[in-house]
Amino acid sequence: MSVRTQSSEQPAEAVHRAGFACFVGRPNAGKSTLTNALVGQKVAITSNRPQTTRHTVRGIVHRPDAQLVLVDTPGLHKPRTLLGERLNDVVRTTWAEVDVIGFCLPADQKIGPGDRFIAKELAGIKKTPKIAVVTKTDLVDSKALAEQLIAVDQLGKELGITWQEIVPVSATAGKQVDLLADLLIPLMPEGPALYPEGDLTDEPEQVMVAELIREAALEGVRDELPHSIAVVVEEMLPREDRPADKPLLDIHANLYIERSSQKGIVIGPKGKRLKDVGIKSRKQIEALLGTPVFLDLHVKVAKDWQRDPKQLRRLGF
Ligand SMILES: Nc1nc2c(ncn2[C@@H]2O[C@H](COP(=O)(O)OP(=O)(O)OP(=O)(O)O)[C@@H](O)[C@H]2O)c(=O)[nH]1
Ligand SMILES: [Mg+2]
Repeated sequence: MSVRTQSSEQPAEAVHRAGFACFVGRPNAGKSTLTNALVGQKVAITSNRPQTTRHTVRGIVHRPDAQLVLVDTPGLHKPRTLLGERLNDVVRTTWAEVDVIGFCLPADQKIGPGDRFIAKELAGIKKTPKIAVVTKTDLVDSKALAEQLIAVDQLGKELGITWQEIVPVSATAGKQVDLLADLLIPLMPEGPALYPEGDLTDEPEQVMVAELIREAALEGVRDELPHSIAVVVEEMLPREDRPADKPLLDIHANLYIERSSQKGIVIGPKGKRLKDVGIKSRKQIEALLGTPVFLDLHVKVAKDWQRDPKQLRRLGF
């Protein structure tokens, strides 16, 4: 087996490469955190709640000799709702289109049924090269890591998957993240850049803003609530009558939940939780857009939206 543990200099190539790599793995495996670490900026929201990512997010890594487009996908899981089915469809469509698949498995958890379920599907995709990425290596000691690397190697052998590489990384500690990019790039086809220089994502601003609000709202809520939250930015407009050196962007957003009984939890006593979510996300939005923001955030009920095709469409799924 070939396990990469240190940086290896790639020979200078005259060709330019550009292509797509996607990260798959079960919910919470660390796909979005890894995407952000590779891009060097937050393009995808993350949380310790499963199914944080709900659509494909493209993050772009620029190198002099290559452009690597990372497609972060929702965690693949056993669907319980129509939303869950849609998310899985998104993942399967994506891996049919990319040049390489990075299968993410957390170092701190034994390979389980959820991982096997995905691995079996990957085994069926013969034409696309696959790299196994063992994530969150900062959480384990070297012995546990070695065992996990062996387990991943064996999983491949058992299911007939050839891992091009097995790469241990820590996205939060920044360990081996650049190495992973070095290993992905040679698997990209030759070709010119796909995105303008400097673009780090193709996410529309309005979507990124909604995601930052959802990320703040996910913090501290438990049980089913994370799944019930959806955020839609209705309007983003520069405030009129502001002096040029003191602009203000008005953002109107709705935070949807599924049942009126969830309202109290999201809003909190005397509105404190919602206020905190507003303050926290506003700071992030201001950093993203580089302008002061007035965030007008309302909580609304979209009854059982996760199971309702009409509502799903309205919420952008
Ligand atoms: N210690 C440590 N924690 C990590 C690392 N990478 C991710 N995490 C944490 O793991 C949790 C899940 O990370 P995400 O990146 O949101 O996971 P994901 O695979 O995108 O999850 P879904 O979008 O729900 O499928 C978050 O709390 C992260 O902070 C890492 O390298 N080390
Ligand atoms: Mg994610």
